[in-house]
Amino acid sequence: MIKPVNYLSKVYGIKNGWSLEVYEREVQGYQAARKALRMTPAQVVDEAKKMNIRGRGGAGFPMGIKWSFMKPHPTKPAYLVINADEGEPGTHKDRTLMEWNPHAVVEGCIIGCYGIGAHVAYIYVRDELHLSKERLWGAIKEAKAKGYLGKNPFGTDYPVEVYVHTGAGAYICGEETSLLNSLEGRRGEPRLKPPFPAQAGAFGCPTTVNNLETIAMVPAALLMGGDAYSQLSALHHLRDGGSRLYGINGHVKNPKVVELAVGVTLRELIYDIGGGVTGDRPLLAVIPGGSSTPVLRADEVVNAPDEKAPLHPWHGQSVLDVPLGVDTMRGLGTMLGTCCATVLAEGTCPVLAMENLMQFYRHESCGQCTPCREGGAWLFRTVTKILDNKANMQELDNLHDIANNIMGNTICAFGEGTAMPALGFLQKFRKDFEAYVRGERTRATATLIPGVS
Ligand code: L3W
Ligand code: SF4
Repeated sequence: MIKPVNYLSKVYGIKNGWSLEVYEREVQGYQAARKALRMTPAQVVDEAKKMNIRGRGGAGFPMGIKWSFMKPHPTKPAYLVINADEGEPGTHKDRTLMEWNPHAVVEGCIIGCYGIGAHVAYIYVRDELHLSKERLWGAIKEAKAKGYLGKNPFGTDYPVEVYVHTGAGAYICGEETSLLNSLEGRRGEPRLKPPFPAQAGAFGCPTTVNNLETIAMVPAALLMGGDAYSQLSALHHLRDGGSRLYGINGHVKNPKVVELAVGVTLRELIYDIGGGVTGDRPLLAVIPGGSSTPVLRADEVVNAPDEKAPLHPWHGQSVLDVPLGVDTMRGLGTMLGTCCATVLAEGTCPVLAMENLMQFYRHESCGQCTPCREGGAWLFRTVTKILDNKANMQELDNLHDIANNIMGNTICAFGEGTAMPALGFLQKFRKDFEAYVRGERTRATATLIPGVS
């Protein structure tokens, strides 16, 4: 069910919507930070747990639980780090947020810092997002000038500083430990976990890493009250609460980012929000939440294994009619990821789509792990061979083995982020791959944009 909300997006499109003046006037800006600083940090964390905000960066980890992992250290400071290294293909929700509502990010940082016992927040922004950086810098300056940030925010004795740190264009720096290395001035390579950042994060200190949308949502949710905010969601019973930014892109008439209560279906997102498939073509498939999430075919139906499974209510229905949530998408063998769906219209070549993705992952692997570095390159080379009608059936079968050998054998989730979409295309579009091997189709007639030659 589509339930439009505008906690984050109310200031979008308003003249100077990104300014402190508009933020305070339109959405009770900084009232939540005032409220938080009158609570105890433990109360803030408890309220955060009730919000049931599942991390908006890809993994969907419960934000409040992540905050509760932070334990005071006798000698080391704690840090809050915000992941704004938005680089997932098809995802641009955090950029709109930084450009239009940077004060929600800054206010979220004040609340988050206080809750976890940190006095410093770093916002790690993808360097190419020039306007985003400008808007964040501007918001920090305005908040400092008003006394909301700095030594005595709102007259309290709980100092908070927020800094913007820029990345250098590496997709892997969106992985939290790689981001931390980059923040420290090291090479942007993922670290082994454990230790998790909550134990040893930035500069070896206890650290919470939250996605930008996750932290920006906190002020409005705190003002409303954690329970009330969580119950906005149709998936509240699955502890997937509140609202979120949904993106729709690819072959749709109106690609956009919209703020909705959690629980909209893919069908609603594509047809009601996105205006339907470009050229009114039939829908072939959807990549639900960024390129790392396995593709769903439009003709798939839900096959819930038993009555206790969370997908039981949708058993026998189209996957397009399942509410988009962290656990509901896992139940379909894919992931909600960044919640920005990419639509593929009938006529799109899935083999070409896989080649396109594998080229990206081959390029972005940091190279530390052999299965990811070599496997990713091998996947790309083999699918290229298939498209060029130079591969045999054995090589097609090898693709499954290569992908399966990446799974679970790497330092970070990037390896799975490469293997899972590859396996998705291979399993769901086997006949298309076979057609190239048999020479029934050629690259010359394959397209990623049907209807455009
Ligand atoms: C303490 C434990 N902390 C888990 C924390 C962990 C992390 C979070 C989720 O990301 C996805 C993938 C990529 N004690 C903990 C614990 N944590 N157990 O919870 O952890 P995990 O392992 O489920 O996922 P992950 O490896 O962090 C994998 C996507 O995230 N990704 C995200 C990029 C995000 C951006 C962005 O926000 N701008 O770029 C990158 O790899 O696609 O789906 O915080 O520490 N026992
Ligand atoms: Fe680097 Fe890939 Fe290993 Fe992640 S899985 S650490 S990106 S080589």
